[in-house]
Amino acid sequence: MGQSQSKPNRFFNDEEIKMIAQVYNQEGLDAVLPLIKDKCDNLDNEKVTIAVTGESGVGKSAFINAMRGLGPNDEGAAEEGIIEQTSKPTPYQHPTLPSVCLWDLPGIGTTRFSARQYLDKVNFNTYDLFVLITGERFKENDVKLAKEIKKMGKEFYFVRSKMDTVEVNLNEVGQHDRLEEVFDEIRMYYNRSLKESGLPTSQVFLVSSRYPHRYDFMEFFGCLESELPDKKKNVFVLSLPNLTEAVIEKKKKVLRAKVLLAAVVSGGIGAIPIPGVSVACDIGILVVTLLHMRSYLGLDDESLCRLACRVNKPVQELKAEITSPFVLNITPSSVIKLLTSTVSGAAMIADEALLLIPVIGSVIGATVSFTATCFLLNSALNDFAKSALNVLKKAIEDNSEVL
Ligand SMILES: Nc1nc2c(ncn2[C@@H]2O[C@H](COP(=O)(O)OP(=O)(O)O)[C@@H](O)[C@H]2O)c(=O)[nH]1
Ligand SMILES: [Mg+2]
Repeated sequence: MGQSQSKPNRFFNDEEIKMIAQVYNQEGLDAVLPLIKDKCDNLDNEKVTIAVTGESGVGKSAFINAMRGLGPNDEGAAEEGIIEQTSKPTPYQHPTLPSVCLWDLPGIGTTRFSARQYLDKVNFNTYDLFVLITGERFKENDVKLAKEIKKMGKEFYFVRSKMDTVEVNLNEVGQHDRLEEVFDEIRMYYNRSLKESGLPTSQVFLVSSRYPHRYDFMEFFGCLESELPDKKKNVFVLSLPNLTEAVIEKKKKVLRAKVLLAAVVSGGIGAIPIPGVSVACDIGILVVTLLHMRSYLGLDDESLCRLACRVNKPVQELKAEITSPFVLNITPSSVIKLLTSTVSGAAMIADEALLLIPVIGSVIGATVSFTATCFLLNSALNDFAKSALNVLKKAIEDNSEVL
């Protein structure tokens, strides 16, 4: 099962565990498995809805693209550099996780509304959180809006975009060594302005949508993740662009828990005998799980082509970094073939199941179908994550400016 990893994420909260225990004690395993299947099916459908607002030209569209790992010319990208004509919110779905949606809310300055009216107009209640993008200076509208959002009991985050231009300007005057100092001054300016306006001095994130791997984007992701409700965290993590090794590791952790659930469901509910293999499981569930895993780690054809285009390399060069040929050929027959070769090597992993579903973990963890499918999925996950990292390294090799 590869190297030992940290505990997987928890998908069941204490209440759900209690409920599962009750059902299990009263009605047995068969009654519990559909509950686990529901959970497994719903993991990726959990909605995460993020509102992005700010005055025209501050970089909302570019930010929405960067959050979805898209460049300005990719299909589905928000158009950058156009003057806003409307105050109507526009939704932008994530390319691989449609349940994650960023909404472009044109700046309050383009309307005649008060902050309150504006929030009503844009249906503020439908968003999990608000990102307020600011330009070089804080505007009165930003403050009014933030106060109103706070009053409504929602969270907001200030983001100062286009920080790469600050760096370019410093370079031009030969003062690159002052970069950190200038960034600190900008942070202080925002904190002071927030304080003077009576707003909490929450962190202001200094980012560049053109170079999202630089500056505060990673901290920003971490902050959003920590503030989202538990059930939304996992889907949010899976939606992050593969910008760093840390992101790939985070995704791997979420997927590890998903693997356990899929193995329980496939080995438990499916339990369809497969000719020639001494394991009964639902191959369909395994194939779907593997396909999802592949696209969340950016290894599907579409994501690879997008990345190749972005870093100006032939897609074959990126594909050559994929260590396991299985990644590029996930079909029922390739999965059965792999299952045949892994059955004998499957280790007992009851502990893993126990971590995920304490009540019935020991029962499920001891079944051959569970151990074999879990072993297969976990090995594939390790391979996929390794390939994703290789692809990332190749993409940014002598090209770190582009991603
Ligand atoms: N250098 C740089 N340019 C950016 C960045 N974000 C946006 N821009 C550019 O600034 C202009 C306005 O950005 P846009 O996203 O359209 O702003 P919006 O009106 O708030 O949606 C466009 O030409 C973008 O390409 C950034 O982080 N760095
Ligand atoms: Mg725009």
